[in-house]
Amino acid sequence: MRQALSLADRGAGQVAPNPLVGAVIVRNGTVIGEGWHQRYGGPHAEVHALRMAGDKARGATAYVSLEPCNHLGQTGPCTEALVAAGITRVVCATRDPNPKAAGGIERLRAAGIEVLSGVCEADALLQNAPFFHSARGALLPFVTLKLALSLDGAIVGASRRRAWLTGPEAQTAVHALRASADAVAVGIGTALADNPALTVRLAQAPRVAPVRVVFDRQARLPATGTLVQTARETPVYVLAAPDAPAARTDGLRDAGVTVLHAADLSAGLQALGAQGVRHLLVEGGAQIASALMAAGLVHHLIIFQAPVILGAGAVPAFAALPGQDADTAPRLRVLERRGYGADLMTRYAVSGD
Ligand code: AOF
Ligand code: ZN
Repeated sequence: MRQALSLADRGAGQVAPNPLVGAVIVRNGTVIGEGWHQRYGGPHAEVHALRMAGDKARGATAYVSLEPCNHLGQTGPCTEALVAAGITRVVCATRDPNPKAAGGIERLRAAGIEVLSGVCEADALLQNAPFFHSARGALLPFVTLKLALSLDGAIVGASRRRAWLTGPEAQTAVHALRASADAVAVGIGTALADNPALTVRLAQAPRVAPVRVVFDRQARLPATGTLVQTARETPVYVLAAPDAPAARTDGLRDAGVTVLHAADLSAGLQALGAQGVRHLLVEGGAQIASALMAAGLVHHLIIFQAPVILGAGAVPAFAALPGQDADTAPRLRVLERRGYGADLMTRYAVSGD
């Protein structure tokens, strides 16, 4: 199953809004087939793995990171493909929450196939967290908040002069995160200070480039900046307050920016959800990070911790949140931890929904 999960990852950026799925076919302890869902609308993982296994699939076990689908979508039902190939045992990581595709386990059992579900389930749920979130009917996107911080938890030093905290390996990892999101967002403070492009450049180009989003209540995003200048190539959404100056919102619209009006963050996220954004990656800065955390709108928090101490006067990432004591502050659950060069990446679960 671990192999199936790692094969599934190869579809990253290419299969959304479908989930990442991997499959491994094993007979007499030998892997005879491997596959993954490679692109949206293309064959499912099981189909690729069965193709590789060929006639040897008869009597074999299939490990799949998601319950095999039981529907005729853009591709045939995987249940029927598994039955037709003579698979006698199916092990899956978790149920498919998509009501159209579900029921695969029952269908396989009815065909006399032994089915075991729930193997490596936590890993499978983590791998497709935004998919499971939207499949549960959530209207707001799944929000991943990513921040690069110093060892003392700061975003920038006392001088406020912006400089890279993390190294090139972490930058590459961030671009991979962007590639698997539907939208990449920053607050207007960061947009003004950094003039970011928010595009995917250091990872394989995703099937659909993520849209760029700026939390910008007063529509201050400058017409001369990179985002507005490239808005006709890759969409830019500005989330503005209902009373944002019309002269500015009109100017942005004329430049090809989509202006969405929302009274608060939750309404802003709902507006993004209505535009088809299921997974939103927020890259800071401190103000939007704190505001989203305070509103309980963050699902995963990813911290890239750089081996740098910024010391006196540095700006802490969450200074805008209410003060807490260590013994009573809620503790975040660690979901994943990895080194990227000299930096340490930790993914935390913030909201359980
Ligand atoms: C599987 N194996 O590899 C994947 C599954 O439109 P379709 O035909 O591509 O179906 C998409 C749905 O199928 C998707 O929403 C999810 O429920 C399931 N994905 N199922 O058996 C796979 N990718
Ligand atoms: Zn399928």
